[in-house]
Amino acid sequence: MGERVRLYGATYSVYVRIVRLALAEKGIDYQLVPVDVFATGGPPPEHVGRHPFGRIPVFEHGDFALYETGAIARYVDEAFPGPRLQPADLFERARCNQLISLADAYAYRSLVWDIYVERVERPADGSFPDEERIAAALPMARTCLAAISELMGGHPWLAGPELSLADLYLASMLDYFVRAPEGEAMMREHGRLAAWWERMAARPSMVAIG
Ligand SMILES: N[C@@H](CCC(=O)N[C@@H](CS)C(=O)NCC(=O)O)C(=O)O
Repeated sequence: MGERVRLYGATYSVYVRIVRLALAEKGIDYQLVPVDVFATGGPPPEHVGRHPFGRIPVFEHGDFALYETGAIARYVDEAFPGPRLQPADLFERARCNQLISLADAYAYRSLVWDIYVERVERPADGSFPDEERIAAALPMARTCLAAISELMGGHPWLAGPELSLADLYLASMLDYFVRAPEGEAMMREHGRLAAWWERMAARPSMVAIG
């Protein structure tokens, strides 16, 4: 398994960050090849050759190429030595996969695009946030945080006693969400989740992605 590992994507991308977190937690060296999918004119044509939907990340391990973060993250966990990122326990693994689906289906758009991008990125670019879009997303964000907190229960990590891919997925999204005042306030309403977030944010893998 000594083949070169390459990741195509941008450092700002939530999904690229999830894979970078998995690679860091496993202790794998890799090359990050910059690809800006939001460049004027769309994703570079050579990237569409790698990813027919023009998204990031794309992952390569030797001659084996893969897109879709869920597949990449599970491959990284299974192909390389290091701490396992998918629980061995059936129920905890099911919980981990449930949380990953929740992140993809409900959290990404509302927490990152509707709230963080509008509240933080738009003003930083000199535009006004779309307040209606933010207000419309807040109930979904509330449901997401309540559901994650409920599923986590009394465990130190989201899917059980050990760190898993569920933590990496949601940390990548919540990291942006809490930069919006609405996100920071909402996180504070969930004591156990807020304590998890502090532990998560201090991990070297999180510090490394900035
Ligand atoms: N289902 C994809 C989602 C990846 C994704 O949406 N990536 C974003 C960046 S975080 C992207 O490439 N967006 C470009 C676009 O929407 O055109 C995965 O799991 O990898």
